[in-house]
Amino acid sequence: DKTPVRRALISVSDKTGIVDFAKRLAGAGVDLISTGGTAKALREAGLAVSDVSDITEFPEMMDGRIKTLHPRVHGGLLALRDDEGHLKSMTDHGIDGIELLVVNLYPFEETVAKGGDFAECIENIDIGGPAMIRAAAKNHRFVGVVTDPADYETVLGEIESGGALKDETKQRLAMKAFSKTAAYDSAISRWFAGQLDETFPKDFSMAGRLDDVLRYGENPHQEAAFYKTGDKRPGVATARQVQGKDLSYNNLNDTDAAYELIGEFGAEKPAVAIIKHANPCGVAIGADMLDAYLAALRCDPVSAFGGIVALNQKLTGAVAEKIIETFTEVVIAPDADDAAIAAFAAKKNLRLLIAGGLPAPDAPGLVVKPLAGGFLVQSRDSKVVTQDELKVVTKRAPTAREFSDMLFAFKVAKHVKSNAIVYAKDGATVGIGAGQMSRLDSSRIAARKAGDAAKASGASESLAKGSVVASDAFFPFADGLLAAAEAGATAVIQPGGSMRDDDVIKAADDAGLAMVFTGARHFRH
Ligand code: 93A
Repeated sequence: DKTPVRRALISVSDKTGIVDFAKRLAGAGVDLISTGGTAKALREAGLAVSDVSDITEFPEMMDGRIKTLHPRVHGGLLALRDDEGHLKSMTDHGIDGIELLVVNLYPFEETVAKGGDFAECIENIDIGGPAMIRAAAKNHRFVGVVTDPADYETVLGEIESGGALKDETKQRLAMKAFSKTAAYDSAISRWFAGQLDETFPKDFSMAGRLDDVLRYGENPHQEAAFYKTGDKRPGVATARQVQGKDLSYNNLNDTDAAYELIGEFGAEKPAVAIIKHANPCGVAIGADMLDAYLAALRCDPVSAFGGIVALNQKLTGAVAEKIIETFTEVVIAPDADDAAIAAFAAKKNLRLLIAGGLPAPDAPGLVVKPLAGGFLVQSRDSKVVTQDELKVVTKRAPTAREFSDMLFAFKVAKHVKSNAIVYAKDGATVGIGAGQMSRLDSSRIAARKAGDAAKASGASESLAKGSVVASDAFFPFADGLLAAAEAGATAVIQPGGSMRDDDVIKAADDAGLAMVFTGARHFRH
């Protein structure tokens, strides 16, 4: 539509650049209408402006809550200029057309950011502005809606060179306008949810902002991008990359798995996790970081090739030197010293990420999973099982060492794809079975890996001898448990809750095992 821009309504909170813009509009013969503060600013600059209150014949009232909410404004924005009924309504009710709307909204997010109290934030919820923006955007065939100063120049250019805006310009402005109001309302709902301590599921209105387009997705024929939610907790989204190529989709996914896992151990004692395909292939706590790394590596040195290493304390030169002996894709740690950075410098492909801190395992958050036609959203698995929650169900109670290894193994199992079975001994995993459809298969794989690791390290018996075993969910039958006993485990940690718990407990007693129930499950599919 070639309707020339005759009248413009300007109502802006942020008045930057508005005088120059309005001057050029006036220069192109456009009549200006404004709300109180904007009209004042324009008049002070010597421009002729009509007040909205003169057009509506209502004063601005209720502390400005009512300024533009009136049929003389909304009719002027919404009327279809090629509809006789609409045109008649305009004549009947003294409504004059508005062809250009220039609005920026009450600074809601800025008010929240500067720590405004509840009432102040509420007062900064703009009602009239979004209503006008949406009206103008809906009627974009006839109305241009400017919500971003970056568009001032284009709009002026078109008006100055012919009076009307191009259809494609009006459409693009309308699209932008709706994304502005959508973002505005989602910021309000997010803030409100926070006030009520209700992060779920409203929090999801904040789906995230595009941060980075990745080279490709899980496979080279898939497209991919990284969206960040703005959550500032230490992790893959906020870490600083010190060196190395760009992170790929799989690197980001695996590094996240690694760092979320290492967060389970806090910063107290040095801990290392080595991750492959989002599953840990070795995790250990050590007397020092080198100790922890070597113990983690020993669990499955074959899988560690091309893996991701996460540390819970500052990376030092000595550990960095050791890490580069095995081909490693990414190393992530809260910090790294100069010697470590220097040690990695020669390895151009190795990425080093410094996260500045550790993620809290019990932090709230959301987890999203795609499925055909939508996505599932759930709160993060922030359950951390503590020793006082454990219920001993066997005749034999675990020893202090078994207790400590069981808690360690259960933390690791939380980060292993289900069905998860984790053997651990002396603060290190010795066999991990992941992602099998049957728990018995995961048990067998974990036991076999403990045997393989023993061979690789020259040990005379399976590393599972004298270990504890953790299961992410209950053993439905005694068989998986007996496979663990056969492999050499002496104690078992599992959620419990199977119909056949009694059979499983009896089998444990018969095999001389100590067993505890956590009452909490850690499925991860
Ligand atoms: O309080 S409101 O929601 N009620 C309204 O009717 C209304 N109309 C425009 N806020 C309203 N506005 C907003 O006022 C605009 O979105 C703009 O942010 C602001 C401009 O006011 P002033 O020109 O008085 O500075």
